[in-house]
Amino acid sequence: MHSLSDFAFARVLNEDPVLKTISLLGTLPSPTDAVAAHQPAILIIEKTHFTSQSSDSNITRRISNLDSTGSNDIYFWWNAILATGQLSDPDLKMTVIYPATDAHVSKYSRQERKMITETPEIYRTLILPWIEAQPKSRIQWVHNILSGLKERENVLFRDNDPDTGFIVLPDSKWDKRTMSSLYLLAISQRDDVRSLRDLTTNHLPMLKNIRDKILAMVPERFPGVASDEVRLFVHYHPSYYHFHVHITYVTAQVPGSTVGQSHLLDTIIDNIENIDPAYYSKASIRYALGVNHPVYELISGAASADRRESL
Ligand code: M7G
Repeated sequence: MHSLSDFAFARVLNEDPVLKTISLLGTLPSPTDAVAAHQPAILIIEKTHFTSQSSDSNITRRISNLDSTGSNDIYFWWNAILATGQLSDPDLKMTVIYPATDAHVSKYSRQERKMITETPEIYRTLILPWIEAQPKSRIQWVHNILSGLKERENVLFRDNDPDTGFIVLPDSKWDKRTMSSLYLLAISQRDDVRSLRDLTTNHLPMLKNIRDKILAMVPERFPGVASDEVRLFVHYHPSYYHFHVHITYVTAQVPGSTVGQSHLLDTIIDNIENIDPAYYSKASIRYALGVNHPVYELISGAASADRRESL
């Protein structure tokens, strides 16, 4: 991996005062290229949570350079600096995506969001061909996990059944220690389910297996988290078209998730089992999407072509 000093900053893609994150676009030199060509890189920096571990180690001892910014009656405000800490209680969590594609740059860029409706016909004629045209390399990281090549040491649960099996491991968003933001990922062993849209009664055994085993496993692995504090959901659209389920603590924030994007696993099972086996290939799905997202471009492009034709 590169050193951070190799990162040549280009611009800020986004920042979030609530999540305390900033996403930067820059370049890093290519490690294999003799002429040291630079390739795009995204650096995401997040301030970590103050855990109970922070207060055990007495965080107040690390605060220096107190600068009073005001007071009123019994209320006092300061700015301050955190002095050097220890890696066992880090102040920052960082992610580097390298080489970053245009899709990554778009995903991490601040953008306007709009509500759109995806009908089954739009899905079949516009979205499915786009999903099918995606390079396999986009989900290389998923195959690396399933084959045991990467993140093997992080795997919390493995069910190797080719039809109903899955692997559970910490989501890369999680700091792996703050229970109130617990975030795990269950990745299906099968590779024929690209998204929610592909789910039918054939997949009910897999969906129920994922639900039942996770609700039993999480409280065992994470004492203090009860099964009714575990939230299981699927994103539509996901960023990666290989079926996976998000597992979070019930109140955990889901960074980057947009309105209408999360579908509870229990509701998915109920819709297929009790409403219609082909529910997800018949449904019109409404969601908010960033205007840089290719799906937004596909749907809004088709809508404006329709308007031109009807003039
Ligand atoms: P998604 O619904 O396809 O996309 O979820 P989203 O990012 O828009 O939510 C994919 C999930 O996989 C996200 O929660 C990511 O944080 C997580 N994730 C992505 N990558 C590249 C990795 C990885 O390499 N390892 C792990 N453990 N999780 C990842």
